[in-house]
This record gives sequence, C-alpha cells and structure tokens, in this order.
Amino acid sequence: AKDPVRVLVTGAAGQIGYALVPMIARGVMLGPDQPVILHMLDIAPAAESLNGVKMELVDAAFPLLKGVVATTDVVEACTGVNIAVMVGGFPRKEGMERKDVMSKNVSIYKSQASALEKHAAANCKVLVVANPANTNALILKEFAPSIPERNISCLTRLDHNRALGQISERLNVQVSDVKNVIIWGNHSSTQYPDVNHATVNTPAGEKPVRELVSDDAWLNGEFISTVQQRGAAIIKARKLSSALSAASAACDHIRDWVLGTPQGTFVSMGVYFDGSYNVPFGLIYSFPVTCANGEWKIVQGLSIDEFSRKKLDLTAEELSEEKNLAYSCLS
Ligand code: NAX
Repeated sequence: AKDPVRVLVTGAAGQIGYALVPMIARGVMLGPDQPVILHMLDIAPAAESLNGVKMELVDAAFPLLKGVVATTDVVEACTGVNIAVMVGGFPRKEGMERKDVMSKNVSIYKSQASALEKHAAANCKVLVVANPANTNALILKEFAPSIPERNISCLTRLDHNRALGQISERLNVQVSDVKNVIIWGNHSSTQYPDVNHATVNTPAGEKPVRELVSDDAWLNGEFISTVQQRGAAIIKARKLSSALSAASAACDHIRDWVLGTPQGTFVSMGVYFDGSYNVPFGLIYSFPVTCANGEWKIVQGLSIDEFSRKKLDLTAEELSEEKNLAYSCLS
C-alpha cells in the first residue's frame, strides 16, 4: 500500500473547506488508491466549527483517510505536508478599502509562507485559492524562498472549467468533449478566457470551437463576460460565493499537476513563469500548461492575435498594479 500523503487545507472551517475536505478524503484529488492525512487549519474564532468538520470526517468513515489534524496552530498545520491548499484569507467586507484587505492578506500569506518553508515536507506543492489568489501566491513565493518557485501556484482552474461549461452549454455537447480553453492572467474580472485553441470532440473528429460556434460576437463578447462575471452571478443566485465548484477545481488542479494532464490536453494554472508570451516577468499569471511527472510546463507557440494581445496585457497590468499595492503594504 502507498504511504499516506499529507494535505493541508487552510480556512478549512469555511464553505470551500467544507466542500473540499470530503473530496480529498474520497480520493478525488490524489486518486482512489492514495491514502491521505488531512491537516486542517483555521483561526481561533472558527476552532469549534473546525472541530465539527473533523467530527464529520470521522463519521464519514472514509477508507482512504488515515488521520486528521485540526488545529489553529500554523506550525502544527504545516508540519510535514506534501500538498498545501491555501483557502483561508481575509474577505473583503462592505466599505473596506482595497488596500486594507490587501494588507490583511499580505500579512497572513507572509507568515504562512514562513511556516510552510520551515515545516512542510521537501518539494511541497502549494495551491493558493484565497483572493486575491495570484497576489497571495506571489507573496507566499517571496517569503518562502527555499520552496522552489515552480511549486507555488494559484487557482484559475475554476475559471477554466466555467469556460468549458459555457461552451458545452452553447453547443449542447458533453463538457468532457470540450478542451483546451485558456484562462490568461489574473483570477479577477480582467482574466481573459480564450477559445482560439479550444476544440470539441465530435463524431467527425476534433473541431475548433471557433468553427462550431461561428458567432464571433458571442465568443468575443458575452462568452468572455459571462466567464469573468460568473463568480458574481453565483453570489447573486446563492447569496454565497462559489464553493462546490471551487473545491472541485482545486482537486482538478492538484490531480493534474501530480498525476499529469491527458495527452493533447492543456489546463490553466496561475504560475510564476519565465516571460512566455511577452507577459512581464515577476508575476503569478495564469497560463495554459501541460503536466507530467509532477511538473507543469507552459504550452509554447500558440498564436496570439491582436484582440488577445490586448487582453493579455490588460490583465498583466492589473497584476502589476496589485503587486505594487501588496508591496506597499509590506513597508
Ligand atoms: P469562507 O469565509 O467561508 O472561509 C474562509 C475561512 O478562512 C474561514 O473559516 C476563516 O476563518 C478562515 N481564515 C481566515 N483567516 C485565516 C488564516 N489566517 N488562517 C487560516 N484560516 C483563516 O470563504 P470561502 O467561501 O471558503 O472562500 C475562501 C477563499 O476563496 C476566499 O478568499 C475567496 O475569495 C476565495 N475564492 C477563490 C476562488 C478561485 O477561483 N481562486 C473561487 C472561489 C472563492 O471565491
């Protein structure tokens, strides 16, 4: 039998945490033959509720779940973890300045970076979900210099999956037959959902989405804004933000990173990168990637038309601005 993998979920008493931990314990993230030990972190005011989640995990009698650590102690939470899913953060409340929210998250991610650096297992892979996801991941990278930068990522897979979902609804095809959409840039409303390289598996073979949809106005307009605004639409409908879809996307992200992407398929991940596609250096930016042997690689050589170029640059500008704001909170 395989040795258990230790998976940290921060903010585990929150709503994404509640959806995510049972998925991990059922093998959705790391596979049906991979035992796991869950490490759950939350803050003191949520300690009782976190303990309730632990009780439910016991009650669920998951065969793959070999242990649960539920704690408000960051060091205990980070010790020995192989995978860290960072869902905990400070939410923006009504009337709060952006800078104040940023400042809270910068200090959370700065201190959790140090704890991970000192106490996580070697080669720990980190996924930041909490917003502002790209910039929280960047701060984490800055303050955990001994964690290889290729091991630090942020979640844009939910946006990616939302884009697949919109195309599948529009064409009335199975979502599993749609692939290779791309989310470029920030996990925010400036993200660019790009279908220029996306295809659909049809009885007549693989066809470009652009050929099948043949409504450029929709693809360049409503499709993009629907994906960009989907988070807000869910809040409006549910009076709560996306949780099950975010948890599922976090599992997809880690699963593909660890176990590899299918041949011919790419996915979107926010990563610290090498200047591909003329995106300014020094940001955590979402790119199309393939994964093999536990490593992601940016898909190279995709054509970028003028329309796309502007959108890639716009979201990069927003990320640079967020980065400056984050750095101004450090001093
Ligand atoms: P909740 O408010 O339900 O849960 C957050 C949890 O984090 C709470 O239990 C809170 O006590 C805990 N927390 C706060 N500070 C902490 C700290 N310093 N250490 C550990 N835990 C801490 O929010 P939820 O709906 O679960 O969303 C979590 C985060 O995901 C938010 O930042 C949200 O904006 C972000 N999202 C990111 C998405 C993405 O695609 N990247 C999509 C979904 C989601 O909106």
